[in-house]
Amino acid sequence: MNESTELTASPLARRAAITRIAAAAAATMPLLAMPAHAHTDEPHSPKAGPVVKEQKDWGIAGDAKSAKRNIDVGMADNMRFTPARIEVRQGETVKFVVRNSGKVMHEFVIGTKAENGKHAEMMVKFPNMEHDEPYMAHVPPGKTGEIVWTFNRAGEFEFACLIAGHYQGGMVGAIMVTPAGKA
Ligand SMILES: [Cu+2]
Repeated sequence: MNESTELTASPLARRAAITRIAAAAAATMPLLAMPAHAHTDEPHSPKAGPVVKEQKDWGIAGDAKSAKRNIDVGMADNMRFTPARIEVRQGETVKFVVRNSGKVMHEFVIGTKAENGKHAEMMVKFPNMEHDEPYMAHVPPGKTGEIVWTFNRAGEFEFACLIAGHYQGGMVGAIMVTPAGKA
């Protein structure tokens, strides 16, 4: 069968030809065809509840075991985060450890400037609105919260406290995600 007959052949014949090509390729590359960790004693990653990892413009929920870096962030009643600017590399999974040293509740919410701004407005209108997403931590006074997040998209993002009045009071910081491949 030459190339032109392949192209004009019925879909079924074409699929059969593709299957033959794939089988031939697999036979010549047995090592690549086998998953690297197929026979280790490592257990399969446990499915811990229905955590939906939804791709957001600012990244996706990460696995704690993939986090190579912890970033400590302080939150205080003067409506400030410390530090107020964080730099990460695209592809990096970060564990944020956010500590509330104040006497009132604070939040750490990662998002785009547009998303956080919109959300902050809603919180002023409906202060008792509750949410829980993998990109937010609600931290009571004196407590510590954690978020593991994978920054798989480059760009300039924000972390903010969206409790009514806090965002408006300046409780916001910047997250700069450097594109992968750039020094
Ligand atoms: Cu706050």
